[in-house]
Formats: sequence, C-alpha cells, structure tokens
Amino acid sequence: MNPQQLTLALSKGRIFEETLPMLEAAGIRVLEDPEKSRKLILATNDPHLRVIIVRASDVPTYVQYGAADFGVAGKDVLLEHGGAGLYQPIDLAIAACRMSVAVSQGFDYDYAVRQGARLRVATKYTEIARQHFASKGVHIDLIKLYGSMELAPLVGLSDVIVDLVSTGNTLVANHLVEVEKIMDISSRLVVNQAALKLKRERLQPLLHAFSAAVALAAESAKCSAPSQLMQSMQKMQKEL
Ligand code: PRT
Ligand code: MG
Repeated sequence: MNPQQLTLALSKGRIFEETLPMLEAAGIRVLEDPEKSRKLILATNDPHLRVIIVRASDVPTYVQYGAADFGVAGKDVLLEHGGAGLYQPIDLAIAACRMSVAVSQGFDYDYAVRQGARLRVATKYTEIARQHFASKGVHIDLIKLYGSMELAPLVGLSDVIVDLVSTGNTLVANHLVEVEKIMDISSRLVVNQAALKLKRERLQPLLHAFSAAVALAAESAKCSAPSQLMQSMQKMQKEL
C-alpha cells in the first residue's frame, strides 16, 4: 500500500455536486466532470488523490474493503450497510432529506396501526423499515424494491412505502401522503479504519478541511437566516 496515495469514493449527482465545494475548500479540484465523462477514475489537482465514481449504495462497500480510503454516503445507505469497518467522523450536512412512511390518499394509517393489522411495506430501505416498525410493535410483511417505490401502494403491491422525501413533490405527484417521519438524513464522510491508522498523515489534514467547511457552511446558514427573514417580510409587505 502506498501511504501517500488516497482514493475518495463518491457517487454521481447530488453527493458529488455537494461534496465539490468542500474539496475546493481543502484546495482540491476534480479535473473531470462525471456527468460529461464516462471515466470512473477521476484525477484531481493533487497527484496523490483520485476520485472514484460508484453507485451511492456501493460507497460503504468500497471503503469497507479499502478499495477507497474514504467516501461520502447518505445515512440511509450507511444504516442499510451496517457500517462494518467504517469510521464515520463527520456529518457533512449535505444531501439532506428525511426517511418517511407514506400511504395512498384515503388509507387510514393510524387506524391500521391501532388495529394491529399486518402492514405490507414496500421499500428499498429494509433495515430501516424493519427497525422502525419493530420499535412500534407493528407486524409487517417487507417487500424489497429497488426503485419507484411510489408505485407500490397505487397498484396494490403494498399498504405503505418507506422512502426518502426531500421537497415532497414526488409524493404529491403520485397522490401519496407522508404520514410519519422516521428520521432526518444527511451524508457523512466515511473512512476505512485501517487507512485512518496507516495513512493518518495524509488523511488528517483533509478531515480537518472537511470539518472546517461544515462549520463554515453552518455559520453562514445562521448569518443568512436573518436576511432570509427580512426578504420574506419585505415580500409580505409588498403583497399586503
Ligand atoms: O439513484 P441511484 O439508484 O443511483 O442511487 P441513489 O438513489 O441511492 O443515489 P442518489 O444520488 O439519488 O442519492 C444519494 C443520496 O442522496 C441518498 O442516499 C440520500 O442520502 C440523499 N438524498 C437526498 C436523496 C434525496 N435527497 C431524494 N430526494 N436520495 C433520493 N431522493 C429521491 C427519493 O428516493 C424520492 O424518489 O428523490 C425522490 C423524492 O424527492 P422529492 O424532492 O420529490 O421529495
Ligand atoms: Mg436516486
């Protein structure tokens, strides 16, 4: 193992886009755009740091086995993976959303739960769903899906779905209603436990830069809150 060489695992889309500014804050530029290039290994301006592009749900696996030294993955993905072999030092507070239970309009979820009826739950997130309903003492039949969960209740495959919700637009477009939030979700930096020991000198400055970028983003969100409030007050005054 070359103790100088680092590999960072990212997924295309929101995680790549939201991680870029944090890398930039650490002085790192990725030299190719994964949306335009078909390459899966991307060089950076640091000759000893490369980025690999993998499926979001595969990031923990690459890091667990040391094929990547570190990566960025959603809490949803990490809970489903189980976290073996991973050190999770930083909540990057990016790709934020929530894990929720949703049902078809007209399905009385509270009544079904009160009745102790067996619920048919369709989801990609079987571990999270299993734990959630077990903690409520609700018996379920789990139906594993790999995508388009919103369809399941509409065609009678399930009573409820467990899925990620961000704006809520997908649920509305499919006449579904969010009935329970299970947890807030954001993405975390994950580090291979062996790499953390063997490549500490290379990794530590990057981890510090990520922490500093998170703190800065939180600080500027706080500072912009009053101005957002001012803007919405000005808008309200105009409308009155
Ligand atoms: O898409 P692919 O199958 O390759 O993998 P993926 O869906 O796991 O990857 P990606 O890139 O879509 O998501 C990566 C991570 O982003 C997830 O693991 C989450 O932690 C986080 N994230 C944040 C989201 C969302 N917001 C989100 N809205 N992941 C998925 N969605 C989907 C959701 O599943 C639903 O279908 O967007 C739809 C709902 O969005 P709204 O805005 O209509 O509510
Ligand atoms: Mg997706």
